[in-house]
Amino acid sequence: MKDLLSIVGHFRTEGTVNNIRPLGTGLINDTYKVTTAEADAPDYVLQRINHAIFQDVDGLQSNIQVVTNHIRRKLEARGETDVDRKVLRFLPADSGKTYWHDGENYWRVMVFIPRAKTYETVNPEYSYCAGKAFGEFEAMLADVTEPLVETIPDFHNMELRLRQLREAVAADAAGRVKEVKPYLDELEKHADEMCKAERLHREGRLPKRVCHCDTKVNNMMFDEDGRVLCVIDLDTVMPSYVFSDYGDFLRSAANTGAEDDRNLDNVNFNMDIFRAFTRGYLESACQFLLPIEVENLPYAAALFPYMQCVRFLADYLNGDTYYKIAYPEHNLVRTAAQFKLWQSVEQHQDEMRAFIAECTK
Ligand code: GN1
Ligand code: MG
Repeated sequence: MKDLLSIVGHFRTEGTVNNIRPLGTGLINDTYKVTTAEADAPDYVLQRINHAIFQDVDGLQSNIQVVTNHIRRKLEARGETDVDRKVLRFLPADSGKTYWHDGENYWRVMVFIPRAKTYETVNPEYSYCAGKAFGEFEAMLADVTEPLVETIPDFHNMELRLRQLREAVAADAAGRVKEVKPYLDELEKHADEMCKAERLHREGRLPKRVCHCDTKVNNMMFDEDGRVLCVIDLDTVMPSYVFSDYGDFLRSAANTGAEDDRNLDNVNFNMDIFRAFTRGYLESACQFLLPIEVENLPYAAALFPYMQCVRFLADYLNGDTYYKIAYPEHNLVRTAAQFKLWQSVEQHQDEMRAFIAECTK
């Protein structure tokens, strides 16, 4: 706490800090809530940026500045009130930048949004709102003119993720390849069809747009009445295919089980959540989506559990070097759960296509 307190001291906060404690369930950065004593001073969120993963911290924070400033301007222009609860605000450190480097770690501080909630699961009504909000988020960012860096290059490039899995298999660093053979075989069988987005992009038919790229359901803040306030966890905001935001939300929100459920019977794709989210998303994103993007939304719904399965499996084979784990076989359990979810999504492809056709008639 003393160290954390001195780190917060490098940022231009208001009030007196009286408590710092861990916050949230992210798998990458370390997050803390910083509480201040005075009622009129805001609370804050302190984060240690995982710079093994985000190697260009300066580029990362400048992306976030561009995006949050852009959204703030749009919200103000359309006369929104309570803007500080609708877009994140990062504090400058004594360096003048919105991060502080202590010689070893990189830290940042943002204003804590009061009376907001995050959820690990949502009902159809909230999913509809989330769909609208992510569509609006993409729409608001459609006219960003400053170039954004890819904070993790090729983050959602399926070809790269498969290459990384194959490299992990070849190296077999943790001696685990033999126990995962059935997963590897099945994933490989579908490798080509899953790389469709990259092919469409090379053919010039699928654009990259500014996307959030980590639209897990718990990266969205709701107010007391269930209205979406804002989208958080902006580290991965970068140019990508719209499939990223659409697919990753459904991967988390439409899973009837947990991302790391040990009981695979719990894991299935919830079509009610799919329908509600898709309706919301299409309502706000139809203003810019191309037919090729709309047509491939069912593919996107399958792509993300598939990709996450590949990523968890590669990390398991590498000896758990990327994701935080709670127990030794955690990444294998996650792999199995994402694999099951992917299979369940595949069973609903026709139904999804029919629903989307109906919505866009
Ligand atoms: C990571 O940081 P967090 O937990 O929101 C990961 C996502 C994965 C997700 C799986 C930078 O997100 O891509 O989908 O875990 N973020 C990064 O839960 O790799
Ligand atoms: Mg998160």
